[in-house]
Amino acid sequence: MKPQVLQLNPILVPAVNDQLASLYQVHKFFETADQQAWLRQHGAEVDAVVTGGHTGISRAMLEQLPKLKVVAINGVGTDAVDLTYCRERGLPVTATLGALTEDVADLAIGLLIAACRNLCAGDRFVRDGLWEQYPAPSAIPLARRFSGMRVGIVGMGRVGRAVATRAAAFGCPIRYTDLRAMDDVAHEFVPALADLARGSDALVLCAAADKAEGIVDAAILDALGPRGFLVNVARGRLVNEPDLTAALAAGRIAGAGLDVFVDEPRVPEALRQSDRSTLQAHRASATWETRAAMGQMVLDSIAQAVAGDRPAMSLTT
Ligand code: 8YV
Repeated sequence: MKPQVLQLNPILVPAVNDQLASLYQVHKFFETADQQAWLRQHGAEVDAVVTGGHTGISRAMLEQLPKLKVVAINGVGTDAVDLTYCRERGLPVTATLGALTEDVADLAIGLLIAACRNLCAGDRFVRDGLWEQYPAPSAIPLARRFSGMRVGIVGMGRVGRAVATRAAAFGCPIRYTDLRAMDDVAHEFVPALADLARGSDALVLCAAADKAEGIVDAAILDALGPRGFLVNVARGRLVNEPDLTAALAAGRIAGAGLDVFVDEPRVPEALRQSDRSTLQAHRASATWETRAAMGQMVLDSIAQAVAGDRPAMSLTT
């Protein structure tokens, strides 16, 4: 009998699905009508769980999987898994560390340029035939230059550093905040987020959301100011979304580029309607290259765990 894998999210790379299916008995939980009934009946047989960073797995569900040998996160966020509980249980939780860094940083810069150069509004203007209707150059307001913007990075982990590398290539002065200053980072460390916001033209959120919640609120947005831009490629709940919506509506910040939201896939109507927002549907790691690399890491982690070895990417054991 093949080891049993419980898959909580779809995987979009066929070769990864084929590998999973050839090695394991895979149950696609996201297609299961009565999930509680399935868990009651089959929970005791599950050897491995594959889940997304945003989805994670609840402690209540973990408690229904007594034979579990690994939670393989197809992502880097661990905020939706109770790591303390997994540590106590000796259960490996793995993440795809390093696989998605470049793509997430690419999207952060893309969102920032899109927001300050009004790329989406410009696209609609041409697409909807408005250019012909309003050919005067004054029909579109002038945009804001990205090159040379003072960029403040919140969370100087792998993604934050990759954003810094890219922003530096655009001649942007860079400062950052994190829980502590980092010896191996040459950029200036700013302990208080409000100070970083005050001295930045763009604030880019790259922080883990395991503990931080609502750290970007009205006060931080006001410190960023009416010429400032916010980019979030980390987790929606780092931001107080009603405060952000209000700040955008009142022009208290210039714009926002957002890949993540508090209650995905629901995005507040006011954010969807705002001219100042550029939105993506949590797509930062969604390239063939990255998802294939992530899938391989997930496969490796499961293989190591079911063989009785400590998975190399384990964060808890
Ligand atoms: C992934 C993420 O989209 O890595 C994470 O934590 O949230 C995302 O980049 C997701 O995990 C894909 O399943």
